[in-house]
Amino acid sequence: MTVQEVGQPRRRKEDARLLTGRTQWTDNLTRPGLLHVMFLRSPMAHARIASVDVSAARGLPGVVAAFSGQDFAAEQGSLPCAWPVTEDIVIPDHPPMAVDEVRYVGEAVACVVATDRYRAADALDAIEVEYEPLPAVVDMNQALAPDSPKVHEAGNKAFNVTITSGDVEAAFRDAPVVIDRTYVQQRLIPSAMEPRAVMADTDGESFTVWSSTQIPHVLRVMLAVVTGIPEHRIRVIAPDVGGGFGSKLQVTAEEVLCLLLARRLGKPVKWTESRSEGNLTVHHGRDQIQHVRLAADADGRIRGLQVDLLADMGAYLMLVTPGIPMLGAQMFNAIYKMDAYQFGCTGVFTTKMPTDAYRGAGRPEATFAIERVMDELAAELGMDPVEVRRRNWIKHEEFPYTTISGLTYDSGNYEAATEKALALFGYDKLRAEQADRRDRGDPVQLGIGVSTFTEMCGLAPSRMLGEANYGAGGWEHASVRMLPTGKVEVITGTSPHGQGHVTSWSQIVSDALGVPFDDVTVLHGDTAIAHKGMDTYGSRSLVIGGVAVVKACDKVKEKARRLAAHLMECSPDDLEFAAGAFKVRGTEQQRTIQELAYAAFTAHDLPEGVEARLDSDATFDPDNYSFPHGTHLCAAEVDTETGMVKIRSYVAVDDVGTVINPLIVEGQVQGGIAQGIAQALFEEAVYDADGNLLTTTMADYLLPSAADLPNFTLDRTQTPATSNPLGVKGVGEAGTIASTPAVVNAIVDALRPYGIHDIRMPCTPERVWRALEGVRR
Ligand code: MCN
Repeated sequence: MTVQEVGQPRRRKEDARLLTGRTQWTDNLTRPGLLHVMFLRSPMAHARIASVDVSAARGLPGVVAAFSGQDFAAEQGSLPCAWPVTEDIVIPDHPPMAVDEVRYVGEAVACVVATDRYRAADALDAIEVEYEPLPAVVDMNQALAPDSPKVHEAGNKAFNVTITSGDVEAAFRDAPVVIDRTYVQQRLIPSAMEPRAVMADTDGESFTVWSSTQIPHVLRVMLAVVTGIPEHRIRVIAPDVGGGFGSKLQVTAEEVLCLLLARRLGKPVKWTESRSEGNLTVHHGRDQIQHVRLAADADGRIRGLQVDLLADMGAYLMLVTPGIPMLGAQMFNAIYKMDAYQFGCTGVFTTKMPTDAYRGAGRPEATFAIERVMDELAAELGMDPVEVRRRNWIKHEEFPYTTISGLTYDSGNYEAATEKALALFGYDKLRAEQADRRDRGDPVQLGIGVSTFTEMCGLAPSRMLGEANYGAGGWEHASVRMLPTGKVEVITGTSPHGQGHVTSWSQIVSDALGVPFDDVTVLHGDTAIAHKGMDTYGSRSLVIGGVAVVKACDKVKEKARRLAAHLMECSPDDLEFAAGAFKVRGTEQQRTIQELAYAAFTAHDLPEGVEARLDSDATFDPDNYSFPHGTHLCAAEVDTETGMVKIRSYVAVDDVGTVINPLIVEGQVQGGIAQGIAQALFEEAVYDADGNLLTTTMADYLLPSAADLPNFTLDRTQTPATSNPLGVKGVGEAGTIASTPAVVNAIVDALRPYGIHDIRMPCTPERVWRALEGVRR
C-alpha cells in the first residue's frame, strides 16, 4: 500500500547536502582566471562628486582594472523600479555606481578588479574621491518640510496615495470611542545566513551570472533591460542560496556591475559582500510612521479605521520599494468588519539606504498597527482583548467575505484557531496570575499579548497585480517529465532559498503520479533549465508554483491514460488510476506509470496525437490571493525595576489550509516568529543625524540567537483554501506577521497599570525602564 505523501512530516531532501558542507554557495564557485571585485563606497550620506581618480589604484600589484562611476556612465543604465504605484510617482535615476552625486552612506562610487579579493580591497585605499558635502536628511517629517534639503531635484516626496471605502466621516462622527495612536516601524536590516555574492562570465557572446538571488528569472529580464545585453544572451543561475527573507528579491548594483565588468574585461569576475558592507547596502526593511485612528461603539464594535503612513523609501526606489507599504493598504482592516476605511500613504526620500521587501513586506506593519489598536480599544472599554476581537471578526459561516478594503477572503475560521490557542496557552490561568502579581505589587509583572492575524500572500493573480500597476505577472510554471526508467524530473519556476521546495514538490508529485517520493527530483534556479518562472517571494511558491506542479502532473496522467488505453485496447474512460497504475475496470489488466513512461520513450506504438516522452508543462495563475490566518498569544514577564522583558510562553495556532509537509510548515512558523520577536525586542538600524549608519556590525545590530528565544508551542487548524485545488495557503511569512504585535501587546499589557500605553520598538530594557521612570517621576 502506498502512503499518502501530502501531510507527511518528511525530512528535507535538501538538508543532508546542505548540512555536510557540500553546498554551492556563489562564493564557493570559481572559474579559470577568476578576478575579484571590490567597491569603494561613499562615506558621506549626501555629497556632490567633484572628482574620482582611480589611476593610482590601477598601478598596484595584482590590480587588473579600476573604474569610477563616470567610466560606466554610458552603459550602466539605471537600476529598475518595477512598481510605480501612482501615475505621478517620482522615480529618480539610480545609476549602479554613482556618477555626479551620492545619496547614502555605502553607495558605490568606484571599483577595483584584482587577482584576489585582498589586493582589490587594499587598492581601494589608493582611489581619491573629492566630495562636496551636501546636507543629509534622515527624518521623514523633516524631509517633507518645505525648507528640507532635497534628496533629488524633484523633491523628497515620491508619491502620495489615498484610498477610501465607505463614509469615514460618518463613522467617526459622534463615535463613543476614538483611539488615536502613532506607531513607529523601525528600520530593519535583513541578515540572511549567506551574504550576497555574484559572479559573471562571458564567452565573448553570451553571459552567465551566478547570484545569491531569490529571483533568477526576474533578474535575467531586468539585466537585459538595464544593460541592453540581449536577453537570450544572458543566463542567470541561483546556486544554493542561503536565505534571503526578501533581501534577495532585488536587482542590485553589484549584479549589474559584475555583468558589465565581465563584458568590459572579457574575464570572469566575482564579488562577495562582507557583513558590514551588507548592513550598509542590502536593502533595508520596514521604516514607517503609522498614524492610526479607530472609531468604535461603546460595545466595542468597530465603526471606522483611518490610516496615514509615512513610508521611508531611502534614497532611491529599488525593485519594489514603493509597493511595500501598498501591500499593507488592504490589510489594516485585517479580520475585522467595519463600516468605513481610509488608507493614506506618502513615500518619502531620505539620504539612507533604500528600503524594500523584508519578510512580510507591508503586512507585518499593517498587522502590528491594527492588533495594537485593538488592544488599546479593549483597554479603553475595559474589555478582554480576545472578546473585543470576537465581536468584530468575520465569522466562519460568513466566508467567502469581501472586506471593506475590497479583498475577498475565501475561507477561514478565526473562532477555531483562537479557541485552540487559548486552551493551549492556559489563558484564564495566566490572567489570574497577572491579577495576583498586580495585587501583590510584584516587581515582575506579567503581560498577555494577543494577535489574531490574517495576511494576503501568494503574490499573486496577474490580473490583480496589473490593477496595482506592478510590472510583472504572478503566474508560475512547472514541467514534469517522466524519464525512460520511470523516475521523475520536475522543473519549477520557483527559486527556493531555504523553504524546502524540493521536498514539498516531491511529496506533491509522489501522490499525483503514484511514484515513490525518492524517485522524484526537482530542478530550479537556472534560467537555462527552468525557462519560465516568477521565482520565490510573497509566500507564493506553494499556492502558485506547487499548484502548477499538480496541473503538470494532471496533464502527464492524461497523456498516460491515452497511451494506456491504446496499449490495452480499451477506451480511456474504462481506466481507473490508483497507486501509480491505470487499471481496466473490472479486470486485472494494468499498466504502471513507469511502464507507460518507457513505452512513451521507445515510441514504438503510440496512439494518434500522442507525442514521444511522458512529460508536460503547466502554468498556473490563481484567481485570488491566499489568506492564511491564526492566533498568536504571548506571555511576557516585565521586570519593572530593570526593564528586562522575558517571554515566558508563546503559543501560535496557524491555519494555512491543507499542509503539504508539517515539519517544513513548523520550521517556517518557528523562523517567522523568531524574526517577528526580533523586531519587537532586538533589532533596529540606527542612523545618526548626518546619515551615518551606526549599526554596521553584528555587535551593534542585535540579531537574536536561539538562546534569546523561548520554546514556541505550535499547533494548527486546517481550513482548506477554496482558491486552489490543493486547498493550501502560504506560510512563509505568517509567523513574522503575527508575532511582533503579540509580543508588544504583552509588554504593554504588563505595564498598563503604570499608565503606559506604548513602548517603541525594539522594546529594549532601556526603553522599558525609561518609560517606567517617566511615569514614576
Ligand atoms: N508549505 C506546506 N504547506 C502549506 C504551506 C507551505 O507544506 N500549507 C511548505 C511549502 O511547500 C514550502 C514552504 O512551506 O516548502 C514555504 O512555502 P510558501 O508559504 O509557499 O513560501 P515560499 O516558498 O514562497 O517562500 C517565501 C517565504 C518568504 S516570502 C520569506 S521572506 C521567507 C520564507 O519564505 N524567507 C525565507 N521563509 C524562509 N525560510 C528560509 N529558510 N529562508 C528564507 O530566506
